[in-house]
Parts: sequence; C-alpha cells; structure tokens
Amino acid sequence: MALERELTLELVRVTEGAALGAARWMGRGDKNTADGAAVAAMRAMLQTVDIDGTVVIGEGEMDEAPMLYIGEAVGGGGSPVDVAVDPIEGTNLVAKGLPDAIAVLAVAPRGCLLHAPDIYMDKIAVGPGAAGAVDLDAPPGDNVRAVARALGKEPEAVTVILLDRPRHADIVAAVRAVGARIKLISDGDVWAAMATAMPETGIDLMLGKGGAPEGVLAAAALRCLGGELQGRLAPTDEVEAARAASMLGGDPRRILRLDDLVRGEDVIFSATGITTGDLLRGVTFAAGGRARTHSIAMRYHTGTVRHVYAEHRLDRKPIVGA
Ligand code: VTB
Repeated sequence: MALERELTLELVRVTEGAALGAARWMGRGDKNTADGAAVAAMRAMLQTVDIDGTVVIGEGEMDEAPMLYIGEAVGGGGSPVDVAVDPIEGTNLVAKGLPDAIAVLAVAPRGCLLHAPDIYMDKIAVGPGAAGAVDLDAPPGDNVRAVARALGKEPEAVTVILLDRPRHADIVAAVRAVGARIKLISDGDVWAAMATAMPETGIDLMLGKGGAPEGVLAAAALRCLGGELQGRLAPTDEVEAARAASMLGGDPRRILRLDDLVRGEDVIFSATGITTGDLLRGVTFAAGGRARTHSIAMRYHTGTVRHVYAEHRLDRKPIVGA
C-alpha cells in the first residue's frame, strides 16, 4: 500500500515543529527540558496530520513516557500507519550546542516498521555505491576494502564514521590497520548512517553499536536513499535478551536487513536540523519572531529527496512559538 503523496510535506511540518521546540534549549545544559519541549511540539504537530497513527518507536513505554510512548495513537484520523519518532536524536548534542542534532520521523503503512526493543544493535551502513558489498559479520578491515573496491578508490580514501565509545576500540583499531580515515562522533548514529548515502558529507561507511530504535529510523532513511543497513540486536543481559526474543520472534540474533526493519513498498522519512552539522543546517532565530529551519524529506515509493528550507513566524505559530 502506498501512502498519500501530500503526507510528505505534512510530516516535514512535524519535524520542523520538534526542531523549533528543541532549538531554544541549545547549549543550556538541560537535555531533559529540551527533549520535553521537542516531544510536546512534535506531538502537537502530529495531531494535525491526517493519519491514524500508532507510535511503534517512541519515547519509551507507556509507564515511562507521558507523550509519544510506544502504542500511543497519534494523528487526526486517516490511513492506518506506524509512526517512528525521535524528537531529538542527540539530546546531549543539543544540551552542549554540538553539531548534528536532528528531529526525526518515519511513517509507513501499519505493520511495516519493526517494533524494535530499546536495546543496542550492531550496525553497518553504506550508501548506494557500496550497497550489496558489505557484510555485518565480516571483519571491519574487509568491509573497508569492500567499500573501497565498490567505490573505485583506495582504502586510505574511505571515511568511516562511528560513535566514540570504548566498546568500539577493536573496530577503530581494525579500521586504522587498513589505513582508512575515521570520524568519531559523540552521539547521533541516525544521521551518521544517512551520511553514507549523501556524498556531500564525504562519509562512506558507518560501523558500530548504537540504539536499535535508531536503527529502524536509519533504515527508513536508507531505503529512501538507496543505501544499505544491516543490524543485529545486541542485548546486554538476560532481560534484554528475553525482550528481544519476544519482540522479534524467530532467532532474535539474526541479521536484520533493510526490508526486515522497514517492510513493504512505502515509507516517508523526514528530519529537521536542530544544531548545524554535516547534513543539515540547524535552527536559527532572527528578529521579529522569525526562525529558519532546514529539513530533508523523502519517500521510498517515488525516491524523491527534498531539501526544505523554511522561514517561520513564531508569533503566528502557537504550537512551537512558546
Ligand atoms: C545510541 C545512538 C544514538 O545515543 O543510542 C546512543 O543510537 C547511546 O549510546 O544515536 P550509549 O549508550 O553508548 O551512550 C545516540 O547517539 C543519541 O541518542
């Protein structure tokens, strides 16, 4: 089932709202308040969209999140859809005013987005030029060489992005051993995965362990962009392993590919920059209650990728103008 075309721009309004809500809190050292503002704005905007939505990736379970919790019904009525949200992907980035915090949303027909547990996932992501060339189970050095071959360049010219975490020390060492370049980031592996499919970022390959919900959001983007992502749930204890088994069914340690994470023939993805980074401009505020946003919106069905620059009049926008 395909989604209505008009939805794409409606969903841009939703991530714009979240980004505008979050951006006031940039650098204030208070990630919870920033997140609360983004969540409230995103939810309010979602209610104006003509969908019959169910949150499948959200802020947490019903008892831990007041809004945009998993299972919450959102939207003003319409097509039955699954909704995956991250009102601030990178709350630390916003709290510190660091680059590449984004507001993210994916919508697909009901039943099409994987209900991923909030645990870790091992991931590998590449853009269209190297799709089909990598393997989550292969050593990192082999994947770098495979990407280099696919892109027709030397391993030394490949740039790998990964979260700067002690758990990635072995991957970093293996990538360095084949001479590739590395970009270590403090947070935000959704944009990192997307960046592999956007040549202007200069990033070729993403490796490492991040959140499983973020893996579904990244998969939605990479389906639209024509890249590839493979993931495997990585529980850290028995409780997480049991949750993974019950939510996934089958072998919870199997490799999840793009069409396991985002099934079917359609998905719409929208992201708006909160802080300026490699991918998107962040929100800027000007005199007279004006604010500017930069978003990327795309749809798998048609493959259209839109960059949307908007100037907002916050005095006329009660939802996010606070
Ligand atoms: C991951 C990653 C996210 O937070 O969830 C990370 O997927 C948390 O990882 O993009 P740690 O437990 O190692 O801190 C983000 O970077 C931002 O939400």
